[in-house]
Amino acid sequence: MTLFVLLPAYNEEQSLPPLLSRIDAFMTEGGHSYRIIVCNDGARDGTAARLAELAGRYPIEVIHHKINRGLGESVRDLMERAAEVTQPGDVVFRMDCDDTHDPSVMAQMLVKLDEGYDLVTASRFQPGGGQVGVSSYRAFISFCANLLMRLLFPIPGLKEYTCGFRAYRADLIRGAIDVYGNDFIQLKGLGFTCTLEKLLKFKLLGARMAEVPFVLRYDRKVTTSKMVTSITTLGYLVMTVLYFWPFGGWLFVYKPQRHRQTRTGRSGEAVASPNVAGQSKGVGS
Ligand SMILES: Nc1nc2c(ncn2[C@@H]2O[C@H](COP(=O)(O)OP(=O)(O)OP(=O)(O)O)[C@@H](O)[C@H]2O)c(=O)[nH]1
Ligand SMILES: [Mg+2]
Repeated sequence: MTLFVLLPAYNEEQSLPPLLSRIDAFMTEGGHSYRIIVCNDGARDGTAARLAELAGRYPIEVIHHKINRGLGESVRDLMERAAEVTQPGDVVFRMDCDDTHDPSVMAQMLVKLDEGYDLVTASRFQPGGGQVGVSSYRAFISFCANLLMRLLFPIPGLKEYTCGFRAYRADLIRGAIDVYGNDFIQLKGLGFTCTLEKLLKFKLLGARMAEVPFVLRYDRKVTTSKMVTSITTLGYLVMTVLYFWPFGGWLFVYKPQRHRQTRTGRSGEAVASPNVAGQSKGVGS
């Protein structure tokens, strides 16, 4: 089994070295075989040069975008690349690059995947989780956004909807791309909405989801924030309309797919979780 780490990066020259060193330490200590795939999304700082340097030390593949295409397109490219290079049983992590996500949380994520879950998200809202160094205004906005998402899109066991730190079975990603094709990430230009969109699409495909506690280490953030709150808020509104639109909304269009899954686990054994691979292409689009 190989662990893949997907990193969307925009002007993260300073954060990448400490983050990659932490990832490598976690993987080496746990005896894991791993690969990192970074999307360098049209950086204006020295991210490209820094990555070339780091590639001599760590197993890194870089997808370069000449111009900044945004988080949605970067995550789509990373996930499509993961779908190409992973084998059944592999695990895919997606983290932020600003060094606020601690790779040691991956250990608990792997335990959850072993229990039969398909997607595990790091959660500030589980006992033991939290955030350090976040302003109370930002924490309040984030809490409200997550509360709203929980009310609109209730998913049993999930409280954290907006954190980008997640673990996926590789089979789940391959299956979702087979089903949704180019619509896998539809709201590409709407800031960080893709994080929520993926969650909903995986849920509609019947993915079993769990959370593990994590502490967001905002105190380690040295690079500037790229989150444009207004665009992401607009994206959440568009998601809500798409999902609830009474005639042809996602809720209705994609619903029939939920119970059509065959079920296999990380090592291929039968478990109570879905494997969406092999479903028909383009359903609902
Ligand atoms: N590829 C790509 N990555 C981006 C872009 N904007 C942000 N990112 C990455 O997405 C991740 C999250 O961005 P952050 O700026 O940390 O946003 P956030 O975590 O929601 O909020 P803050 O930490 O408060 O800034 C980081 O790894 C960024 O480098 C982009 O336009 N393209
Ligand atoms: Mg961040």
